[in-house]
Amino acid sequence: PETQYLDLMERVLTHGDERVDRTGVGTRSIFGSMLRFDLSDGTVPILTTKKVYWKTAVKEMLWFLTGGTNIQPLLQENVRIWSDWPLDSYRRKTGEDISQEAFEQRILEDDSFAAKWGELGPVYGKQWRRWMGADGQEHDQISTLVKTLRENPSSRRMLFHGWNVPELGQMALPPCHMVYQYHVTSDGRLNSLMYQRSVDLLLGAPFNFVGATALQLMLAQQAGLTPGEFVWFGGDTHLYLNHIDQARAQLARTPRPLPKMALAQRATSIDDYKIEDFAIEGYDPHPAIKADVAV
Ligand code: THF
Repeated sequence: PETQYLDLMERVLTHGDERVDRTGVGTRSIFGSMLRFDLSDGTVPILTTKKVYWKTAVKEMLWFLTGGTNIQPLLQENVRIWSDWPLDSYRRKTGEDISQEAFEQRILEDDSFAAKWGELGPVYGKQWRRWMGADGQEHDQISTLVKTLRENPSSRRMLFHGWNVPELGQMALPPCHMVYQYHVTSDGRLNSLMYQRSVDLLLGAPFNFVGATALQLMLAQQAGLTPGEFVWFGGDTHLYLNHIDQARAQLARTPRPLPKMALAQRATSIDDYKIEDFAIEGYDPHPAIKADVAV
């Protein structure tokens, strides 16, 4: 369970190749990693060796599912993890030295400001729900997935993808967790696999595990299945150089039993889940570990 993650962190810390990255912060990096979590006993990989703000991660996943690409609805839910990118772009383009708080306040209060400055481009939500085909049609990969899970669960084509090559240049950030694939066993368990090309192991990965497994629970419920395994693949798996002390602190802690996550009620469709539907039981983490996100 959680020790897999800690072992991976230890490996990156001791064997990672030290290099300069896009953000200029620098990383220690290894290439290629895998983790497997069994959700069939109700547990989910919400790490216990630090407090993970799991509701924030679930809200982010629900926002992806709406097809949205603007940070305004996230801020309305008090989710601030995507603010850095639009803020950085606003500062560069206007030269204005605005604080994150003031910027977020304007996004919340002024819809036309939000439309102009809160947009991330055709990121996750757009590609998942409205991938624009060469045929001029929009393709809803999530609806297709739910339909296939119900009607043809032995399919080997149950996946959705975020890496829309011609649109990468318009995205604030190309997708990190870019492909999700599903597999249904003969006894009705839903397995999922997520491939993440770039892994911020300290800050990002714990959120991404929560988002992916929350989605797995929703999909299982919609298709009348029970959650099985969650398999996670990382490409460039790294620790930012300003996260090294935090990683050491986390490695010094002893993991506790993983919590259980359940859906309190059956939503009518994949579009009808709310944060209140997610119930967590037995989450007793070590304290939060503060770290800055590299932009
Ligand atoms: N860029 C980088 N450098 N790392 C990432 O993890 C990342 N993401 C998203 C897009 N670009 C990325 C943004 N996801 C936090 C968590 C996830 C993020 C961004 C930031 C974060 O700061 N978490 C803190 C505080 C959480 C809170 O206050 O709610 C934490 O302690 O977990 C990977 O998808």
